[in-house]
Amino acid sequence: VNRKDSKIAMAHIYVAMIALLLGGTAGLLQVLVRSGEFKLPWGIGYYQVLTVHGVLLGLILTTFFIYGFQIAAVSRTSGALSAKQRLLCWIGFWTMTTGTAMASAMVLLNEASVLYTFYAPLQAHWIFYLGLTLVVVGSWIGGLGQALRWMQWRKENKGQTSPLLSFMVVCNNLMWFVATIGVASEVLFQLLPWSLGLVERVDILLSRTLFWSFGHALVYFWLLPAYMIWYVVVPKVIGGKIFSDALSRLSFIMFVLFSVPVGLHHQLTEPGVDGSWKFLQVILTMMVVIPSLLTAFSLFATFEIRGRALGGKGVFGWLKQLPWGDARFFVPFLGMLVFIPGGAGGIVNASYQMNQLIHNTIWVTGHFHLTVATAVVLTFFGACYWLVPHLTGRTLTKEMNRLGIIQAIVWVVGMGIMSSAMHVAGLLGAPRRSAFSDYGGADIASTWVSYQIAQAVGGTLLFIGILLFLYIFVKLCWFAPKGQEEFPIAEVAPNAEKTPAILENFKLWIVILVALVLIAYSFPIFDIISNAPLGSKGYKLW
Ligand code: HAS
Repeated sequence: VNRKDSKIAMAHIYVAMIALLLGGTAGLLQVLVRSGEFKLPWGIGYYQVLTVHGVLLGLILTTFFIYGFQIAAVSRTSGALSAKQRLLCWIGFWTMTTGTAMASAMVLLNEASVLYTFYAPLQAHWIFYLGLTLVVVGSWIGGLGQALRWMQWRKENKGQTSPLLSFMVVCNNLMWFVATIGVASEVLFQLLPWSLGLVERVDILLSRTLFWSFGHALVYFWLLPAYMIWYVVVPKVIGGKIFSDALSRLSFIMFVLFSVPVGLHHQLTEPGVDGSWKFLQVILTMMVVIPSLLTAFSLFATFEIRGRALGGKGVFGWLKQLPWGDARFFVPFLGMLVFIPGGAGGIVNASYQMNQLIHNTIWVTGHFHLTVATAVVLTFFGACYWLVPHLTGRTLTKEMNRLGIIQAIVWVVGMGIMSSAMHVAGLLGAPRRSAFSDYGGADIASTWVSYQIAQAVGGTLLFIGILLFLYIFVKLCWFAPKGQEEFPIAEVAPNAEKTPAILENFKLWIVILVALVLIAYSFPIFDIISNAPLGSKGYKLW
């Protein structure tokens, strides 16, 4: 990666790591409070801490790390950014960082305890909403800088298939851009005027619907960079090849098409939306499962082919041949393994009837700690072990490699305990997003207590995991021996089929994407607006 591009990438990653430390500390406080054995000091509120945790880890750590990684990925595979593209990435970075500082300050001052989902009726200070708007606008600017580099490559190499990793970055940014239109409308036309006192009321159902039109695509914005690493980097680390370029691109295009028009599966219990629209979006949700199944198939194939090439025999003998001692493989591999139950839980959530059982219980929290907080985060940790030294001109030592492996084991054990306890307590009816309570001595609440204590044990292990990871990170940034660490990019298997040009035809995919979003959302939103009681200033806004 070009040195100037490395600097921008690292600037993003530093902010992500500060968010990890602060957000992780808030996570530790969370589980301790929920165990019933700990009270927050100095009048700090439960929802204040929960908002710090969700915003810093769910929105800031992810977005900043992803942009750092993506800038490095584009520079590595399409070539160094031009001065204009680099400037866009810096403007994007500073806009996002200013927005983050504004939003975080309001949360820390207890002026924005509205959780990371921040839809109405919870209301925050207008500075919080403005801060988040800056984060989104900054991400558009930085994302444009990355996409322009890919477009330049296409111009310079007419008729050729573009580098896979850059193509994947463009897919993720396109999906992000379309998804953020919903939340940007919610903030600009509802939340900001409402928090400034310009309107008296807002339509809560509309606010939630606009949020979730973004909220589910958000989870794929987190996931796709992990998939980039699984598809393109991990095969090289194990000495193998990418199973199929065409299949990898197809799965990313499917994410572009199906990530946005599925948000209603977060609102299956919402009374104001007609069941037929929910049903349509449940079908589209099942469509978005398919690219993950394609990914699982492709990864198994890569691993098996490599394992057998190294002499592995029998049904599972090839597994033994994989480089288990290499943190660059082992850590993301654990993420993949955990994604199997995480994804299965997602399918349960999306199944209309089963959702009635788990919605708003702590099962959901268990689900997303397996998906984003393990599959995705462990992959990001694993990536740091080659990316950070690559960008800072240092090397991963044997000692750091071993610590990376130990860190991942601590993480999986901690998460195993915490997330299993969350899933079981959720099935017993324990609500999410609530501080400890015995619910007036209700019998059922007493059955949750042991699981809440288990969550505190798991959560404490996770906090130790964060400290361990940050220790390795600091070493890799400033103290590891100087040298050159590889940014691994695998080649495509020689016998893979040719990539059809249609997969790079973004004009076609954008048309289909817009059509799907219109079909899935225009009627429900029209219904919501036309059924809203008339007469208040807030409703007239729309
Ligand atoms: Fe989800 C709620 C449905 C995936 C995150 N989800 C959430 C929330 C978050 C979240 C944060 O339908 C809470 C939001 C809130 O605060 O309210 N989710 C799904 C479905 C999927 C899914 C169908 N979720 C994710 C991912 C996330 C994430 C990914 C973050 C990164 N989710 C839901 C629903 C809700 C929900 C409902 C709302 C619930 C409610 O009522 O509130 C699917 O995309 C999952 C598909 C995944 C798979 C797994 C494929 C496995 C792979 C690994 C292969 C392993 C290998 C290892 C190769 C089918 C790719 C090799 C092994 C060897 C042994 C060799």
